[in-house]
Order: sequence, then C-alpha cells, then structure tokens
Amino acid sequence: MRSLTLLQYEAEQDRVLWELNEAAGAIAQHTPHEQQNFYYVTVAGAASAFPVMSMSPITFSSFPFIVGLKMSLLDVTVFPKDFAWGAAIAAYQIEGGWNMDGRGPSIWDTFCHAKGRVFEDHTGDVACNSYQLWKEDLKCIQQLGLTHYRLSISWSRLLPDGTTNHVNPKGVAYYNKVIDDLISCNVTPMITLYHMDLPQALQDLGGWNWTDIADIFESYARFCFKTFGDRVKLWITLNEPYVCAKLGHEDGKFAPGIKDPGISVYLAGHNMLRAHTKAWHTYNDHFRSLQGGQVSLALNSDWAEPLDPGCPKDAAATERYKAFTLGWFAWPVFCTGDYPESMRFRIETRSLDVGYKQGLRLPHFSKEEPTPLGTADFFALNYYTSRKVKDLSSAGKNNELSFVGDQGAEGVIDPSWPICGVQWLAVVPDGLRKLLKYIKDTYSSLPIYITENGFSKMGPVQIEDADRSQFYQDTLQEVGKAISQDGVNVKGYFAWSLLDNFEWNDGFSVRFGLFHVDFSTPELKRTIYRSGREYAAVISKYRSQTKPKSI
Ligand code: GBH
Repeated sequence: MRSLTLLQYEAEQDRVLWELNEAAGAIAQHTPHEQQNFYYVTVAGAASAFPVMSMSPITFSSFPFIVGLKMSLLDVTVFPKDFAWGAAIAAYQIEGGWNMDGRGPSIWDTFCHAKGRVFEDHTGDVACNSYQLWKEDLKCIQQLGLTHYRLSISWSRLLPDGTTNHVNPKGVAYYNKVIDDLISCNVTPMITLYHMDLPQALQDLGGWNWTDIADIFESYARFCFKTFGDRVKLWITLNEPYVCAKLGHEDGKFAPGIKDPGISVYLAGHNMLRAHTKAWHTYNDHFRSLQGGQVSLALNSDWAEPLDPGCPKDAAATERYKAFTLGWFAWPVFCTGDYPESMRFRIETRSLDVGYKQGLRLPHFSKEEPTPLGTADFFALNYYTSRKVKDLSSAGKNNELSFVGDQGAEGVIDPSWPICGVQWLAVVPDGLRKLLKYIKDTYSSLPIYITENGFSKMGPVQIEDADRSQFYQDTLQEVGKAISQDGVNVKGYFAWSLLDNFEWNDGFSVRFGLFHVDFSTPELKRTIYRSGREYAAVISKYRSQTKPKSI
C-alpha cells in the first residue's frame, strides 16, 4: 500500500489511476456518504476526502467512477453559503411535443419546418422529448445534486395564440408538475419566460417589431406570475435580447429569419426592453409583496479587449463593441434608462451619412411609459467566449446600413485560444472573471447569477469528455477568484446545459450537455458525461463542506 500526495496524484494521474485500480480498497478508503449514494476516496495530503459518484464500495469494476479527484482541487469554500449550483435548458431546445396537447406553433417550429435553415433540416419537433420524459430529466437533475434548475416556459404551450384569451390547461399542468417536482426534490426553479420562441400567432401580427407586443408580453408575464409565482421566486423575462434581435432580425440566422439590416434589429431590441420593463413593473407592483421573488433579464456578453492594446482606434472600437452588445441592454436597465450615448451617436451619424432620417433607427423610450432604469433585481449573465476587437469605423462608410457597420468594430478570435466544437466558441475561462469584475465596476453591485456558461462538442461522442471537464474546472476556478479576490457578488452558476439538445441552427450536431442524449433511438436515453460526474462531485463537496456542523 502506498499513499500519495495530491501533487503526486496530479503529476502521475494516469499511472496512479492504474495503481488505484490494482489496489482498490488499499489506498482508497471508502466511507459511505450519509445519503448512501457517494463513497469517498481519501488521498494522503489532500485537505479532505473526495466524493465519488458510486452506489457501491470502490472495487475494480466501479473504478471508472473515480473522477472527482481533479475537480476537487477547486476550493469550494470560496463560494458563499447559499450559492446556486445549477444547470440550464430552454423549452424549444428540449421539450419536443411541438403539437401535443394543444400547444400552438412558435416561430422556431415555422423556421425549422421551412427547411434549408437549420443543419440537415433538424427540428425541435421531438428534441429530448422532455415534454413526455420530464421524469428522466428530473433524475439527471438529482444525479448532479443541483440546487437550482433554470428552465424556460414555451409561451405557445401555455397560451397557444400568445394571448391570455386562450389558456391551454395541459400546458399549465405540465409546468405545474415540473415546478412541484423540483421543489419536492429541494431544487429551486429559475424560470425564463422567453427563450427565443415567440408564438407564431404573434409573429403574424408583427412579432417583436410590433409596438403592442410589449403589452401582450406583459399579460403573459402576469399570467405566469399569478399561476406559478407562489412557488417560483427567480424569474428571467427575456433570454438574450441581443441574440433574438441580431440573429433573428438582422442576420436572419435565427427565427423569425428576418434580414433587415440596420433597422429591425433596433426596433425588435427596443420592444423587448419595453416588454421586459412592463413585466418587471407588473411584478413589482402586484406580486412582489405577496410572493417575494426577484425578476431580471439574461444578457449575453463576450469579454472584449483591443486587438492591439497600443492602438487607440482598437481601444475605442472595443468600447463600441461593448456598448453595442452588453451596453445596448444593460445601459438602459442599470445606468440611465437610455441606450449608451456612443451607440446613439454612431447610429445617428451613420443614418445621416446614408441619408436616412435621424432618430428613426434607434428608437427613444417614451416618457409615457415606465422607464427601464432599475428594472432588474439581480444581474443575469450568459457568458461563453471572448473576443479581441479591431477598429472598423472607417470601413464601408457610405455603404448600406447594418448593425456591424454602426458598431464599427469587429471581434476576432485570438489564435492562441482553443476552439471547442462550434467555431464561435473560443475557450477563455479567465474572460469570465474579467467580465464579472467589469460588470460590478460598470453596471451594478447587485448579485450576479451566471445564468449560462458551457462547452460544446461536435463529432464522435466521447462520454469521457476530459476537455469539457477541464473547462468546468478552469471556469469555476475563475468564478471563485472573482468572488474571493475581486469581491464580485456572484450568487450562482448555471451550466449550459443539462442535456445535449437542439442547438438552434446547428440542430443536434453540437452537444452542450452534462448528459449525453442518444437522439438515434426513440428512448432518447440520457447518459451522464464525465463532466457531469465531475460537476456533481464539486456540488457534493461544496454541500459537505458548507453544511452546518452537526455538533
Ligand atoms: C446561448 O446563446 C443561448 O441562450 C442558448 O440557447 C444556446 O443553446 C447556447 O447559447 C449555446 O449556443 O452563428 O457565428 O453567428 C449564446 C450566444 C448566440 C453565441 C449565437 C453564438 C452564434 C454565432 N450565442 N451565436 S454565429
């Protein structure tokens, strides 16, 4: 028998694993966890035992379960006592049941069914079939030991034509069941009202380009607060208005597939902010005192730095890049009640350049309506990647209108950053730490929830996804540093995603899950990846280190 220090373990992992394998039971002392579903492996020199996901004592055959060792280097004690350990999904990406039990169509049904828009014409018709397999998802949630689960409601499952004139009781029943099951398993739900899937009936009336959409969204939100708010205390009105506006109304890559460069993008974004603002005020005025919950909107942002740090033009471009992405929505809500000045200035100047009437493209917030300022009870951030920014301000001056032209900046990937799966996803965990600090310094001292963060894979499936496991370890370490060294009030972390799912225009070719889903068979079997096991080990370690001492 031989004892190992943690450092030796790190250095010699492969051989050590083999030795452990040979000597199982000798150097690995296992003691049952109180919940009877973990065993601990003790390695000499380590601060504590490592939880191992195993239902039985560690033996030769259970050896592959020993995966908690690497992640255990993470100092979980820096995460605050009530930290939210979550995973996130969105309705259209997992539910399927697109026409079951009275669900109305959404813009993503229309977009996918139109063909030629999504990788190999994949659709979310079935996806993970979570509409029928919710119990399977619940098992996954429990296996990870999540404290929080972020889901979105399919607006058209609840209200098939988007309005409260017609409520679908089966939709209400489905979400009631999900919420009740989560709560009875001690998992706190966080609910997103809108994650890219507008009811098609509302798109037919003009969608996000239509002024009245804000009031219609408000009544949908009110309905949800009234129906589910006795149990749901964390609400996100809109997920990533930037993506919905830009990819849906400028590039046409996402539903509703509108390509109207330089115009609709700002109008759609504006109506989303109006919709969010109305929903937040409704909660604040009519539900907060009774229900005591919190409401925000989830903003996506890259971390951005100048391509050439010595070049003032790149530095200015970086500020514009930030203003046109995070600032576009964060400035009105957290700073002034209006868009960033630099954004307004660029858009108006460019409008003049091309002979477009000033003040028409980026709308103004009306004095008759409630202000967006102050309409968030926490900061919800989706972070995936970083960019180096180069100046484009003089390019295409007299060309036609476009968002990127207005922005006058281009984000590029640093060649030293690894790419995981999809091309846009350069892995830059320390960008998250920098962004968290930037948000605290620039926007708000409110608590921050990281509502999405993840790592994608393409190609042959690897259940032993060591690269993704490493990514989560590195990222959580950066979050830990943001908390302990930069003093950022991070309240929670939601991994994207619980399951492999329908990855929008990439269909099922891109996998983000902590659980693999076998889309080739109707059972859609879920299998935990190594990254899922390691995430579970972190959560378990956190729970065991932060629980009150029993004596
Ligand atoms: C999130 O958006 C979404 O909220 C979530 O639903 C999604 O599954 C997850 O990301 C993973 O993609 O095709 O080159 O024009 C993150 C923001 C928006 C970043 C789409 C990448 C595509 C870039 N993403 N964007 S491109």
